[in-house]
Amino acid sequence: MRRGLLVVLCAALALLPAGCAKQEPAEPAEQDTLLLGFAQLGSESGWRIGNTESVKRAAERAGVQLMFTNAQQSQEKQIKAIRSFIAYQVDVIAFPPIVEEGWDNVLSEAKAAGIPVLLVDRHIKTSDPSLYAGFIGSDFLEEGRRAARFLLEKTKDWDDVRIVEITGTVDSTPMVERSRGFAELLEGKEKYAVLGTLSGDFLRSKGKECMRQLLKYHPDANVLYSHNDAMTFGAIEVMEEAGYIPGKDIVIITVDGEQEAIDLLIQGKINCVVECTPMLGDMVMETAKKLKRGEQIPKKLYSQEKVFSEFDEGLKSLPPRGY
Ligand code: GYE
Repeated sequence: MRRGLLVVLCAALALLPAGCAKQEPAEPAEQDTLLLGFAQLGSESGWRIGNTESVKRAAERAGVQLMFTNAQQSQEKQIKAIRSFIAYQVDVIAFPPIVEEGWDNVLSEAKAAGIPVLLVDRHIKTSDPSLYAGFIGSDFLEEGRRAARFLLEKTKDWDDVRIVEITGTVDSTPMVERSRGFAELLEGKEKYAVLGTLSGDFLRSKGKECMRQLLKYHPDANVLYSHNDAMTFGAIEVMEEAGYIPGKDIVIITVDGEQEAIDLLIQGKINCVVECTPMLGDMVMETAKKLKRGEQIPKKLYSQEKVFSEFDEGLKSLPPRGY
């Protein structure tokens, strides 16, 4: 379509009087502007909204021309967006794959068109790693382990740790790895039992539904491990409605680190926040520029993240989270 536009422009120029057509093109250095297609997966959480803002702001700062789409939680729409970027002949395609499977066809099309692909935030499963140039995001396995480390410390004197878990979108990288990392550290430790696990799709509303079900079948649960803040906020509402004191009757560990989660941690309603930063925009722009220049990039680039918990001092003086 981009080339199509050029053809239309040339045709229009051909119709102009000769004197006019000889003028230099108004926009030189067209080759220097990077055209980036970013196929966002949706707007399910404060994290995702923060991620979208980060990408848009970073593109502006870096002088990158951004084509941005939002797939509203549909893999099909994400694939369609990627196909439109290929048709448009963007320089680089970046996207957070909503789930891990099912990308080989569309990414082979990008490869055939010579467009490098950057995975942002989530991974894919593929037998051909040459289908993407690199990954930028978090180490979700480590996030799961961090959640478990807090729990081990918090419950070291307890007899019985009865956990319920609300997971993210089934078969998405953060869901798979946050579960795995958490389970890994509790394995073989008898007093720890995960009584029930339900997927809340990273949505506040579904977090509520899940917590309702979990409390119905496991009213004696004393720990909630929730894969993101949005679901945690929903779960807390349900706990309070049912007469539980969040943070006391039920220890709460959440992932992301939205401002609202930090505020609830300070209030004592959440016990531990495992940070996962959505501020990936600058790294995406830098890496995309390298790709356009044909430079090598690392296959995996992880962001630096922390844990905030009730054991920390100085929570009140943390700088605003920005998401
Ligand atoms: O934790 C959640 C979002 O993929 C890391 O997706 C991301 C997750 C994040 O909806 O809030």
